[in-house]
Amino acid sequence: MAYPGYGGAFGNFSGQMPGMQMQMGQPLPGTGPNLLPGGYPVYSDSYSSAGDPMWTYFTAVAGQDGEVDAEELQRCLTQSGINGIYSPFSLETCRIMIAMLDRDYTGKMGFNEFKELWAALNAWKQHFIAIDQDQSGTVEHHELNQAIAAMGYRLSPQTLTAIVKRYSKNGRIFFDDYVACCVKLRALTDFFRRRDHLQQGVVNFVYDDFLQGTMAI
Ligand SMILES: [Ca+2]
Ligand SMILES: [Ca+2]
Repeated sequence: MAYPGYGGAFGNFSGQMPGMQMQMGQPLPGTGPNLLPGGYPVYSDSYSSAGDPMWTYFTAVAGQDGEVDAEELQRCLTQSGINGIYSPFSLETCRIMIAMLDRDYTGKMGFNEFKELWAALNAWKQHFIAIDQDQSGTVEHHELNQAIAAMGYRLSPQTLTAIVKRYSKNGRIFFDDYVACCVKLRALTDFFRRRDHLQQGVVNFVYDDFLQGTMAI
């Protein structure tokens, strides 16, 4: 079986992975950067940070290099208690979120990226609380089923069960795993849809393209 591109040149790789340019949530009014007509936020290092209440917090989290990496983000989210339990926020989820919102491809969060991430996280948290109908602090199988359907995805029961198995602990999905699950579902769906030109739910992948799209998310 031939894999066109397998073992071939990787020189075309631009650092821009498919599926990573979507937004996790709309920036909250007043907290996000200005939008250009094209819908792309303006990210400028000359943005005046002075007087921004978030700046002090950011610099404390970021440390010497002035950027927040996955470990720093994990520490700050764990300390914030956003997960609702006294356990570390998943490092993997931190990596996924950084990959998604790292506009300038430094692999870390600058101040504006960090602010966007923070706004998106708050939006996800509200979402999570709304989905957790029995207020157990976690999302269970039937709650995820309803949430995913409400988001417009059409998954088979088998696929849903596989997702719950992958992202839950004893059938309970905690906030960090929920974020990772939703971000990945959306990124992979976007990746697929962009190639599904006839919108038939069927795509032919080139091997290397498939790996870029799935391994990078
Ligand atoms: Ca960055
Ligand atoms: Ca629940």
